[in-house]
Amino acid sequence: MRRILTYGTFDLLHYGHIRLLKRAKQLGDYLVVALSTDEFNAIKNKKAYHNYETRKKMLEAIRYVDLVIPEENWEQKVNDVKKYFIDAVVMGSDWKDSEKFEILRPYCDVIYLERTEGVSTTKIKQDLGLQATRKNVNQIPETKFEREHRK
Ligand code: C2G
Repeated sequence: MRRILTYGTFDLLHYGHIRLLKRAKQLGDYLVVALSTDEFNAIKNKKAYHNYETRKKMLEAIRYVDLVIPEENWEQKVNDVKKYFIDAVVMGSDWKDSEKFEILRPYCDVIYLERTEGVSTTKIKQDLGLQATRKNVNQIPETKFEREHRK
């Protein structure tokens, strides 16, 4: 049984995450996802919309995911590979050649998969924020001046 491991925050789960998990699972038989805890996200300077428990439940509902474990620090990866008998660590290409993953090569394969363009948690937040702003602007009643000077 070929065992795969990947890491991430997986907040506001989107199609880029799903595609990564699907392709990672296709590289083996068993997929472990090390999910960043809320405390570790603070270290990564990320503030997830959903807390760890919610993000964990969402990942566990995905057919490609076999086990979700906590990612609590940068240093745990070698231990994770040993503890879960991992054959390959798989990450999106934004991590390509990162020392954080290259150090795992003596213990397992390290594979980077093309990142899905056009979608990201940050973009979702920005787009939703923009829509909300536009919506709010439309709801602000016109002033008397604007009414009298409407083009
Ligand atoms: N991803 C992707 N395509 C996107 C967005 C994300 O393939 N459009 C991939 C990322 O490359 C990563 C995984 O989905 O492999 C999870 O993405 P994030 O939740 O943003 O993970 P990140 O914050 O990069 O955390 O120790 C490693 C870190 O925990 C990785």
